[in-house]
Amino acid sequence: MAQLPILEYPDPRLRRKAQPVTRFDATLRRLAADMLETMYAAPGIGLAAVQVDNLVRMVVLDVSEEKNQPLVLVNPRLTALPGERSCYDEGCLSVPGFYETVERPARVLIEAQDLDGQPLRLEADGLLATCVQHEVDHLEGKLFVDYISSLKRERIRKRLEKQHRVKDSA
Ligand code: QAP
Ligand code: CO
Repeated sequence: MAQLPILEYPDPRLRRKAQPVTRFDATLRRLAADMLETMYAAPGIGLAAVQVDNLVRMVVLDVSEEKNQPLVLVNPRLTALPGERSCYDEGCLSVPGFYETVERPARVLIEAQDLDGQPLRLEADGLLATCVQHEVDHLEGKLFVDYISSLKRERIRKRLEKQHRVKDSA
């Protein structure tokens, strides 16, 4: 297994759209394992393949307290369930050091495939519902900063660009 480099906002590669997975092979399994290792090391609760510069429709998550419930979703599709919306302070491994409140549907139906291509269907609420919506957004090139004010987004962009310049000149 290996940890993978994570693209950071405002890297334009985070804006590309991921393509459906058609081959459930060893390469896909290795990517899932490496993504989980990368997520746990961060530490994070979710990571999309686009964030590690791989344009496949796959996300990994683990919102458990013990960090022992990895979830791998291939070709995920979400349907918002009617009812409340909920607010969470969201962060992102591609936007390190910044958290902002985002409102989303509180409950979603997740339809996806597992690493064997078998269909998977579950209803999510709480942090899992928020996190899976955040991760599936990445597959469409969307980031949580797209939901906040342009003033806040620009401030985050400038600060991260500055950090990247400092890192590059070190
Ligand atoms: C998405 O994000 C998420 O800024 C997953 O310095 C997060 O795992 C959805 C992280 C919160 C809903 C609520 C962020 C690690 C991890 C940072 C993450 C950082 C180090 C973010
Ligand atoms: Co993210």
